[in-house]
Amino acid sequence: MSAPERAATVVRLDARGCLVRLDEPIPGLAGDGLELWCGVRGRIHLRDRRHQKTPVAVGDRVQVVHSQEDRGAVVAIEARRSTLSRPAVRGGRVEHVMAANVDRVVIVSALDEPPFNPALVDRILAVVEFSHLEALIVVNKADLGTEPPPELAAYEALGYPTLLASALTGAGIAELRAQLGGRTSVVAGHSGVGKSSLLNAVQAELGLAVGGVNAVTGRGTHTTTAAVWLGLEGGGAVIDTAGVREFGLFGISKRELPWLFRDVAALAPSCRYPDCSHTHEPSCGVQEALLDGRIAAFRFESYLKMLESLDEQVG
Ligand SMILES: Nc1nc2c(ncn2[C@@H]2O[C@H](COP(=O)(O)OP(=O)(O)OP(=O)(O)O)[C@@H](O)[C@H]2O)c(=O)[nH]1
Ligand SMILES: [Mg+2]
Ligand SMILES: [Zn+2]
Repeated sequence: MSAPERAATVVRLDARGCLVRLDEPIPGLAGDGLELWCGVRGRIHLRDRRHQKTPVAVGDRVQVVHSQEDRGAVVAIEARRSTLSRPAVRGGRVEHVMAANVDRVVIVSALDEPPFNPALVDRILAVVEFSHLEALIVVNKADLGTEPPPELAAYEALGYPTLLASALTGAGIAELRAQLGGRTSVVAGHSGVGKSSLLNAVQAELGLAVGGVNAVTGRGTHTTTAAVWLGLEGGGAVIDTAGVREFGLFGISKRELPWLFRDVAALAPSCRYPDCSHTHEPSCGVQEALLDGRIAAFRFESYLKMLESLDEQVG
């Protein structure tokens, strides 16, 4: 008789294979009876995942069979309802699915150490729009300053919720906990901004490793090395991820980019040309709005930088 298939969620991928969390415990299994280290059966590799870095991603819903002790095998992967992806290598065509089946991306930055970086927030926001996800913009380390970054008002005006927090003092943590409840989120941002620290503050039992910030460069030290799916008390889940140096754009074309900036997209109907890139065309509604401040200059700068980076991309 073959072993029964069991539903599970992929919670971690590393050299040992793929760690899954079962929906229902297996009696006699170590710990809480819910975790198995799995290999992935060959036939899954052969399906349409050749252009993906790994056949399964953290957050994937899978069917597994238990073999012995804490080992098993992934035998099927359910269709993903959403993904947060970037290129596996800069400008490349292989997709790195950072998180699957998420509702929302929590974009984490810091007020300082490292300094607040709206360009990265805008990059991730564009990917969030492309992926039809929700966004929450969190600025951590509020204890290191007195004023929130001025850009936050612009994000709020665009309809993106923002939250000023401090994992150190606990400011904003109750609200973050409430925001994370009942849904699946993925945190993303530079190394050292305090993504893991915030999640530990939300739920101490998570016990995530926390690193330092280089005193000279102000950069993080890449403490979290791989994404991990974490269940939350009272429902919901969150995927902690490794800090990114830059957030590459996977599958986004230059033509699509303007539509991924809410403010630019809203002004596009007033441009003379329907395919206006808003960079040099006459009678451009976006350029006019820039002149009288109806669109924030930092947002347009981010748009231009991203457009340029798409020029450099392979293919
Ligand atoms: N002052 C201050 N420091 C903080 C705060 N939150 C985190 N830190 C510090 O920032 C450093 C980095 O924190 P981590 O939680 O490891 O950052 P991360 O974003 O998970 O970094 P990676 O895993 O490398 O991507 C640690 O030294 C933390 O103690 C905060 O609210 N205020
Ligand atoms: Mg971390
Ligand atoms: Zn235009």
